Amino acid sequence: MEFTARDRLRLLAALGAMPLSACAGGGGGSSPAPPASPPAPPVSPPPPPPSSTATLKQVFATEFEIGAAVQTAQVTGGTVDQSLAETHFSSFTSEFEMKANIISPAQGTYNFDPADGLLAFARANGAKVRGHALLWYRSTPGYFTVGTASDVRDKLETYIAEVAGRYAGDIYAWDVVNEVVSDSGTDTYRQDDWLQAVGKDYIDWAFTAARAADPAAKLFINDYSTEFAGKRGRLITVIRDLLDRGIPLDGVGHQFHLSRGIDPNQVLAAIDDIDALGAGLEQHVTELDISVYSDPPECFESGVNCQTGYGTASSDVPDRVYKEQAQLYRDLFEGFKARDSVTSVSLWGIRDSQSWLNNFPVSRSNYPLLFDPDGDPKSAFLAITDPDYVI
Ligand code: 9MR
Repeated sequence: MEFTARDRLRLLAALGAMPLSACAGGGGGSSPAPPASPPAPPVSPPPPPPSSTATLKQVFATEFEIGAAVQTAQVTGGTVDQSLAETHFSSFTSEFEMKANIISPAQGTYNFDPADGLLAFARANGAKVRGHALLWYRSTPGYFTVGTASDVRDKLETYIAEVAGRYAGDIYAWDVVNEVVSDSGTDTYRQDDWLQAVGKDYIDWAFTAARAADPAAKLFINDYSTEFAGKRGRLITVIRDLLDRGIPLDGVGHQFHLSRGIDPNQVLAAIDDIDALGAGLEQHVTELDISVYSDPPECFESGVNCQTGYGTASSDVPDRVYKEQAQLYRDLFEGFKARDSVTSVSLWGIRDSQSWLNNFPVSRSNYPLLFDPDGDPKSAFLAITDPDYVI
């Protein structure tokens, strides 16, 4: 059972509200009058708190970077998240402030302030930054993909030279392309504005430009649903094509937006299948979270038949659900530790209350992370930091 700092406060408050006679040693110096009613049963001592003093970055120091996606304002100004971020994480990813629609919403104009802020925060705390993402169809402003193939290439290369060049040496890994693989079995590449404008060559251009702008950064292809064999097969086709032609690719990012109930071995097979390519690719878990809901596919496709939300208080979620979530986190982290190619594992957020899953696939409270809405460590946190913690 989880015993959080908040629980301790509640217990202390409850003890403070009790009559002195109920407390051991209460009653003062004079001999007490016999009780009019049977004495209250003694207060049993509180169970020892589980070891929640561990920090994630200490626990995983020799294994991999442990990261979180954040917004710059979220970790500045003395917030709860700032304190959790400083205490626990060795790596940060911008949740959206390093995407093209924020950095360069109009051609030739650049706004680096939020991204610079995250770099400064990380530097001040001795942490690293994963760059996310140089190219993602959902954050690509329309101007990029209009004109001839040569125009499109020029705009992409200019953007990458500006952004990856500005942060050269400060970013240990870039998601160069994000979500370029198709979800449909008949296509390999996602049918998006980039593919329609120039065919798949844009992927080569992006990697080559990123390598030129920042030779020290590890260059990643990042995608979701790699825990499903069909999507993973298409991703592997794309990876092989890049490697065969000498395009500079250093690693594979697995987003791993998971749902309760998935078999951890199915997830870890995604890592093993990339290792099996024998190409020496690094692997990062880039956006890990575990929804407390177990939804059918149509929930994600069109928002129908999604499980009804538990409620807006974290205590609305049945304890067995948190236990299941904690066990899955533990199994996954054991699996990541056992695989040498995994060099970075990032959660997609810090506290449950800020997760994107509160608004996707439908609006309902979700509790997918390691810290509850108050910032207290959940069972999942204890499960991965304390091997003696009984789930
Ligand atoms: O969580 C992110 C959300 O706050 C942003 O509004 C959104 C658009 O920039 O992107 C979300 O992050 C996505 C990530 O960049 C790529 N994989 C899926 C993530 C959730 O949509």
